[in-house]
Order: sequence, then C-alpha cells, then structure tokens
Amino acid sequence: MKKKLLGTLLSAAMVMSLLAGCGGAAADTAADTATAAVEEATDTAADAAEDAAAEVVEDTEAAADAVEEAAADAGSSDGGLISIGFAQVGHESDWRTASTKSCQDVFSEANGYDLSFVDCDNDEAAQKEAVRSFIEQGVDYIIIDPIIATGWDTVLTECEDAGIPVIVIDRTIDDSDKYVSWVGSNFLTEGKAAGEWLKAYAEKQGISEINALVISGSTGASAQIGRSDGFKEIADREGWTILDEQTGDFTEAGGQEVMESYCKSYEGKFNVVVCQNDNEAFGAMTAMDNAGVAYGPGNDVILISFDACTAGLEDVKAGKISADFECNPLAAPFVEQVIQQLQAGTTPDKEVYMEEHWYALPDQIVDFSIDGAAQTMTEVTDDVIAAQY
Ligand code: GZL
Repeated sequence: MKKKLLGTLLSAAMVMSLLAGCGGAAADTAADTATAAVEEATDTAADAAEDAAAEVVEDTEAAADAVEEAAADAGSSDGGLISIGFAQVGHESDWRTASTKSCQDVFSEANGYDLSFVDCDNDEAAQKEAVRSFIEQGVDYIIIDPIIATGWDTVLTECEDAGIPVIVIDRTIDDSDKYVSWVGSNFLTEGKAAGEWLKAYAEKQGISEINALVISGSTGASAQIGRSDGFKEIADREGWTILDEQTGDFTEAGGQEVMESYCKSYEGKFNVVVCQNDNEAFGAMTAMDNAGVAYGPGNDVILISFDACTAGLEDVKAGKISADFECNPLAAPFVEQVIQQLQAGTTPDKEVYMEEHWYALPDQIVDFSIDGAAQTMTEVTDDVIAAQY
C-alpha cells in the first residue's frame, strides 16, 4: 500500500515538473490532471495514516485488556495487588483500635493488598453505603464488622450479584448467610463465662445475694446480645436480681453516664456491676469514684468487664476490675487465611472462632465450667499485660 502510494506521488511530481517548462491549453489540462492526481494521492495517504493509527489504538486497547484480564486471573485488580474494602464499626474503644490496626497491618501493600478502609463511626447507614462504594470500586473482597446484626440481606445480595466475596469479622450478621466466612468470638459463651465465674467466686466469698447492674454494649450488636443473654441465663438459673440494664454503647463516656445514673437510682442496693467492655468499665469507675462507691476485690462492689484490652488488664492488676473476659480483636490473620484459600480455589470454613482467655488476680481465680466444660483462668501478671493487644 505504502509503495503504491509513494509511486503515485513521485509520478505526479515528475509530470508537474515537466509541464512547468511548457505553455498552452494542453499543458494547462495536463497540469490540472497532475494536480488532481497529487490531491487524490494525498487524500489516500491521509486515509492510510488514519487507518494505521486506528489499528495502533485498537492493538493498544487489546493489550490493556489482556493485562487487566491477566491481573483479574491473578485475583487482583491492580497488577498483582488484591483489593479489599473493609467497613469497620467505628473507633469507639481500645478493642476497636486493636482490631483496625490488625487489619491494616495484615492487609498492607507490602503484603500484596490494596486496602480501602472506612471507619463507619457506629452509623449503620454509613456502613451500608461504604459496602456499596466497594461494589462500585469493583474490589476483589469485602470485609464487614457489622455494627448491628440485622438489615444486611439486601446489600449482601448486591455483593453476591457483583461477584464479590464477603467476609464478616467479629460481630455476626443474623439475617443473611450471603457471606463466605465469619471470623470472631462466641459472645454467648463470654456472657456465660462471666456468670459462671461470678457464681463460683460468690460461693468462695460467702456472698449469698447478687444484685447486679449491667451496662450493655451497643444495642443490637451481636456482642451485646450474646453477653447479655449469656449472663442473664446464669442469673436466672441462680435466682440473682438484675436491677437494671442500660446501654453504654461500648464507650467510656457511655459507661460513666449510665453509672452516674445507677449510683443515684440504686444507691446502696447493688453489689455487682457488669460492663460489656473495658471502656465502659473505665467510665463506670470514674462515676463510682465520684459517688464514693468502693469497688474491686475486698470492697462492696464486684466489677466485671469484657474485652481484656491492655488497659483493662492493668485495672485488674490494680485491684479495680475483679475479672475480665477476653474478646480477641486480632482476626485479620485468620481473615487472610480465608482469602488465600479463596485465591487458591478452595472452600474456607463458614465459621472461624478465635481463642480467648478469662483473666483475674490469684485471689479471684476460681474453678468454674461452662455447659460442663471446665475453664482455665489466666493470672494477670506484668508479662501478660505486656503481651496483650
Ligand atoms: C466485640 C466487639 C465489641 C467490643 C467492644 O467483639 O464488637 O465492640 O467488645 C467494641 O469494645 O466496641
């Protein structure tokens, strides 16, 4: 094609240079003919160049598609990195901080991941919005720590329709099973552990009557539901009185506010306070200090807490919290195992339970069982605190 075009252009140029030296009508006609030939040749050249350029663009787009396809085959959307969208509950507690750090440490670029993290600030609507934004982004995987246990089937169906696997961590989703795996803790067991420990400890201390106040977690969170139900099951069985249960929303401010109200409403009537996480316990301690209520081993009130974060164990060691029931926040390594199984085309377990411990000082360590299973308590020492999250 190019050679023919070049030949036409050269012939036209030769004719025109010959005619330049001749005069007359015949010469004019020939010149016109030559000019037309040059114009046609130029148009043909332009068309050829356009076709060639279009061909190059087409080839480039095809090459880009091939790269993207290869990357998709490698389970990533950005040349090797596995993209993950993580919709986190919020930043309400020390536990949450540890959970977030665990995910950010594991799902780092250095480890081969592109993590899109959204702190949903305890806002259920914002959390659904974050999940939909991950669908829009076309991430490879979505991780959700659900603020509350219900209202999930619609958005999980959207994830399923988009072909994006969902992994749930920590709290559970109770109204849909459209997720690949859940990695977390058994909150009912945690609640029962606190109840069974209190039964054994009260017996050891010769305490015959239990009048408890509960500061619960965020209402509707599976952690709150499980801990409340588990403790209540033992309380009902043992004939204890739960004087009141109000939510502290898993925050220190919430714990202090509720405890201030309790100190007024139930002054001198309670001997047990159950806080459903350490941050609520920190707030409750401030309120009891301000109200002149003595708590901790050897004092009027037994203070029970959950999470067993570093600061919580420090309060156990200081003789303030009598027993702390751990909820392990370090789920990310187990979530990564699930993702790697999916990458390898194998099927991960639907439920993956985390290991947890029950903490106290030696004088508060007692033997107890949960549903017939003997439990081992862990003494809080400086080394145990140093190793905690
Ligand atoms: C429990 C987790 C709870 C913690 C709180 O698994 O969801 O939420 O107990 C946190 O500290 O706020």
